Order: sequence, then C-alpha cells, then structure tokens
Amino acid sequence: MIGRLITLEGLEGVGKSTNMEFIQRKLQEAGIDVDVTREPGGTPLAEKIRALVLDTADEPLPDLCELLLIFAARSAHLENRIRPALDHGRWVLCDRFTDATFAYQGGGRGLPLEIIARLEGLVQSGLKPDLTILLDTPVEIGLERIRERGGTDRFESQRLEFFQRAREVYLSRAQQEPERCVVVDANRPLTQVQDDLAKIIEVYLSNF
Ligand code: T5A
Repeated sequence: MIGRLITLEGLEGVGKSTNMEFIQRKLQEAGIDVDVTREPGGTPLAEKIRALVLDTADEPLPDLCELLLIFAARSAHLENRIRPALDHGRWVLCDRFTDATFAYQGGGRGLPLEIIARLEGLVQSGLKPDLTILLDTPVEIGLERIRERGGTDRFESQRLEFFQRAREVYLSRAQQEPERCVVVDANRPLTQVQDDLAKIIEVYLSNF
C-alpha cells in the first residue's frame, strides 16, 4: 500500500477547518488509515515555528524570514511526520501546504515565485501532494466569515489586496496543474460544498 498526500487549500475563512473532518470521515469510510495534520505546524517543533509566524510580535518579521521559517517548519513536518507516514502506507491529509506559500509569500507578500520554487525543491526533494483541493470564495466572503468569528493573527489583519493577489496565485496554480488540483466553489451552503467534496474523494478513490 502506497501512502498518499492530500492537501486542502484556500484563503482565510473558505472553510478548510470545517471540511477537514468531513474529508477525513469520507476516507475512513473507504477503509483508509489517514493522518490529519496542518501547516505551518504538525510536529512539536513545527508548531513552535507556527507560533512565531502567526503571532503579532513587537519585532517586525521580514518577508524573507517569514518564508524561511515556513520552510523550516515544513522540513521538520516532512521529515518527522509526513514522510514516515507515507513510507508506512498511511495517507496524510494536510490543512494547507506549499501552494499556500506560493499564494501568501509569493502572491501576497510579493516574494519571487522562483525563490519559493527553489526552496520547495530543496526541502521537498520532489515530494508534492497527490491531490490538492482548493476551496475558493471571493476574498470578501472568507474575510467576513472570520470577522464574525473574531480574533486576528498576522495574516488575517492583512489588507484586501494581499488576499486578492494570493487568490490569483492559488487559482493560477490550480489551472496549471489540473491533474493534481481541483477547485471547489466554497461560496455556497456547506451541504453543497460537501456534496462536491464527497464526489471528488469518490472519483479519486475509484482510480485505485
Ligand atoms: N500560511 C500558511 C502562509 O502564509 N504560508 C504557508 O505556507 C502556510 C502553510 C495559517 C496561516 O498561515 C498562513 C496562511 C494562514 O493565514 P490558520 O489559522 O491555519 O493560519 O488559518 P486558516 O487556514 O485560514 O484558518 P481559518 O480558520 O481562518 O480558515 P478556514 O479553516 O478556511 O475556515 P473555517 O473552516 O474555520 O470557517 C470559517 C467560518 O466560516 C464558516 C465556518 O462555520 C466558520 O464559522 N463556514 C461557512 N459558512 C457558510 N457557508 C460555508 N460553506 C462555510 N464554510 C465554513
């Protein structure tokens, strides 16, 4: 049995956390042993780095430093959790992965995408998700949903244009890699979003 890496992506408030459990359940119903995790984070060390990246600290976090911290967390997560799970034939379901780096640090912050691609090559040595589901809504909808929830981190307090640029990168990557990425319109009632997610998982599993 070969392990698979499935990632769930999208901007703030599109419903990633809400739908992780749903996807996990669908996989488990199909008899798949799934390890559910998130980025940045997923191991004790990577979770410490996550706190550094998300906290609104006194000292500014330069964009390049943010990028390197995210890849440092990813390196720990990959070597200490994701690769061992995949090697044992487990499936890994991850809330965000490297597409988020291209979208947020590339699109949002404006760091060159080539630098991100080089770090991706260095840290991941060719490992990429087998399936990526991109939940997509207009930026304002997602931000409104998290505003209702209250409390903001370093990213959630960014301006609208930051997220618009990030969304463009997400959508363009999905368009460039249609064999890996599926885009779901998340600006609909949750039941409709989950009907689509169930179909995506069913079709994906039918290939095995
Ligand atoms: N980051 C991460 C980078 O900058 N670079 C990287 O490489 C990586 C990996 C992570 C932050 O780190 C950044 C991006 C992020 O800013 P996080 O807390 O994990 O921080 O942030 P999010 O992943 O954005 O988590 P959120 O909780 O903010 O968004 P979710 O998980 O997409 O949204 P969710 O599920 O909590 O839903 C939000 C609200 O909307 C409702 C839910 O009930 C909830 O109240 N909702 C819906 N309402 C109506 N209709 C629907 N279809 C709904 N779906 C959900």
